[in-house]
Amino acid sequence: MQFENIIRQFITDGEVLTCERYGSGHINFTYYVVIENNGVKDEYILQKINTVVFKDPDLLMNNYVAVTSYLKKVIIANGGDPMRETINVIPTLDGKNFYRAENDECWRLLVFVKDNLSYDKVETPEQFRDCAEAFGNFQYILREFPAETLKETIVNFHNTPDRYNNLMKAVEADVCGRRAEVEAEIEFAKARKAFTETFETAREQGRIPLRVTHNDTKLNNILFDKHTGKAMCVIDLDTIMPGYAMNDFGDSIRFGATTAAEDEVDLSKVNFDIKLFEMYVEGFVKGCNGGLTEAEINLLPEGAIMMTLECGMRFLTDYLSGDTYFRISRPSHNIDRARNQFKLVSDMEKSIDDMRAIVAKYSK
Ligand code: ADP
Ligand code: GN1
Ligand code: MG
Repeated sequence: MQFENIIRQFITDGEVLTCERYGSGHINFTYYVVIENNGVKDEYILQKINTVVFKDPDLLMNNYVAVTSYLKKVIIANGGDPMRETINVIPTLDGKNFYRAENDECWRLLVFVKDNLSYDKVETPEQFRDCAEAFGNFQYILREFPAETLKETIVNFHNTPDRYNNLMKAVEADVCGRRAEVEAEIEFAKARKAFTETFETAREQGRIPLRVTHNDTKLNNILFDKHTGKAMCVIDLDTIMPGYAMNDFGDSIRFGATTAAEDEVDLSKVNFDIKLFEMYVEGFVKGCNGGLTEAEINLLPEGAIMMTLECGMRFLTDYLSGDTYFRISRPSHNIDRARNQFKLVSDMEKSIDDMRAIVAKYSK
């Protein structure tokens, strides 16, 4: 069986029945594993950590285990199921939280969250509200987690001005000779340079706090319960770091409050969905349980635009740099994604007054 040797670094008993590619994440290499032991079949997720993206897997996995152990205690105290409501990391036989192979590949084994449903696109407004409440609540639960013990797994991950500078460097370097075909997208980003500084400036002026945030709040980074349909488990914990509440909000809006997939090429199909925006505001503010300041709530519309613009700039940077970061399945994948995100940014900018009016309804 594929990766049998790797699996045996974690589990010696039983027969590996299945080990196959799984999910639609852009970063890690994820496999679904089934092991049968004495007639009982157990399911796992085996992941090869993307060490181009996460340069320090020890640091990453220390964060990961610290956060999941903390969440586990909270879930147990609330009478929940710690095997389904958070990720459980299985240690290697010698007690490490991941396995570093001789070729330096880094692998982790996770308990598979049983009977889950995962979505790449919002199916009903209620589902999106539920997802919002879960991500908001995730942030609320982590409010007392000692933030100073968390290391940055990707430095400047959601530092949007830094992302802008990286884009400009990629434009200058133009290593693939792709610059000429994306001048319009480069100009689009340049016109928004001042906007990218909104949160960093607010933070420097003490107007918004840093919190422990998830930083990758895509709909497919939450698992729903097959039986109840409810949001159940926040996953993809690689980027939990200090960050801004508005960015966790905004990244979900970027991915979910749209009429098309993130890589839809026909831009006439890509429209911002204000109804879904409202559902998400309602759920997120509720999930945060009164924990958001007025300044944070007022900046939620900017969070949506910020994360969409930032992600578009990141896709464009990767396209110019030769597609070394995000997984692609066609040569134009990253530029298609960038154009898609910039279309959404334009839509959101046109709807900013409506977004503000909606947010005001939920402001304290
Ligand atoms: P990536 O960083 O590549 O997005 P994720 O950690 O999000 O990696 O995993 C990719 C996909 O694998 C998820 O979107 C989800 O569908 C599935 N997955 C990850 N962990 C689990 C788990 N513990 N149980 C069930 N499914 C999981
Ligand atoms: C990546 O890992 P995944 O697929 O859940 C990326 C996010 C982007 C997203 C765009 C660590 O998320 O920041 O917003 O793709 N994760 C990392 O779809 O860079
Ligand atoms: Mg993911």
